[in-house]
Amino acid sequence: MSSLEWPPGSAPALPQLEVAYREASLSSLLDDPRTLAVIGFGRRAPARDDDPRYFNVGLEPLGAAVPFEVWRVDADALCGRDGNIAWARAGDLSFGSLCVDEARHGGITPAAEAAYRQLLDHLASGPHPALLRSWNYIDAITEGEGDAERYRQFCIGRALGIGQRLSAYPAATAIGLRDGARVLRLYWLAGPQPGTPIENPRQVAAWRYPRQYGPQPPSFSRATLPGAPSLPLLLSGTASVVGHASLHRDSLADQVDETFRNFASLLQAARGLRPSLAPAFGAGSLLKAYVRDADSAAAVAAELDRHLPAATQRLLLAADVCRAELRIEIDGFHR
Ligand code: 3EB
Repeated sequence: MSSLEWPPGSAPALPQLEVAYREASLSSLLDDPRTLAVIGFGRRAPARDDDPRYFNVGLEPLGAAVPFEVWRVDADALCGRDGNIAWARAGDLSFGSLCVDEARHGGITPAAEAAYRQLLDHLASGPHPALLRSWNYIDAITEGEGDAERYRQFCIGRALGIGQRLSAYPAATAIGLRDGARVLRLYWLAGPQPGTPIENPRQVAAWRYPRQYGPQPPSFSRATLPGAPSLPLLLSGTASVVGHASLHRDSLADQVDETFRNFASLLQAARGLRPSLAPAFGAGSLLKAYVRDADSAAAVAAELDRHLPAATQRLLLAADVCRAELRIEIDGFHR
């Protein structure tokens, strides 16, 4: 029992999730039974581990530090493997990860379909059928012209794999790897009940994007507000998109400013449903910035310093955003 319960004697109904970037040894993080997941980044982190709670997304951190992203919960984690899926659960939360080789399925579309079918089959067979949030990492995401573009083809497969199985789209990130491996890399957070999808009044819902962005609009909402009040708001990948259009293609600084205007609007929308969420990013927020041009890392770091208090943890990763004109995309957690 926690000594920090408040009011006294009221155990929280659902476990709290604490997410942090930490520079520590992988084994020390996995030794903690209350570690639900450890995300590693790039070649300077272990590629894999026998422990199903570890997943390396394959994106390189920008800078000298190579932290892990650590998800801690207030119950001991149980973990295992289900086919290709590595899973862990504790209390009312589940983590899982999955790699799908595109060639084995005949391309990115059938691979994405298979990935989402497997993911949802796996969740349906356990105590946490509701997908709250997914992270999707895709090699060469903008390769291919027009509707043949790999991101658009991914969106088709994802939608086929989801079918009619979700009552609402979860928050998501879809970002480009550059390893040439042609392996879809996914991880997710799930729970017993779906969260509430939050849309951004400044942006057209992604699942309503017009035809010009591809035959299948992307299946995600701008954020998920989990039902458990102790869980943070789950923020989708957010970029300089207003309405459905990309803005400021020539200016990184303007793209960052627009992205933070989108976040301000999204937080306001979420606070309409949960006023206890902080009105601005702070100590209860953690953000990950996906930066297209590694040479702009210092400029991005300075922009983030302008927009964020020191208490907001952040990590910069080198990655391709799914629209070629977008120089940066940011996702995260917020409470
Ligand atoms: C955008 O606003 C940027 O396909 O899952 C952001 C977050 C984006 C998630 C996805 C795509 C996805 O449209 C792209």
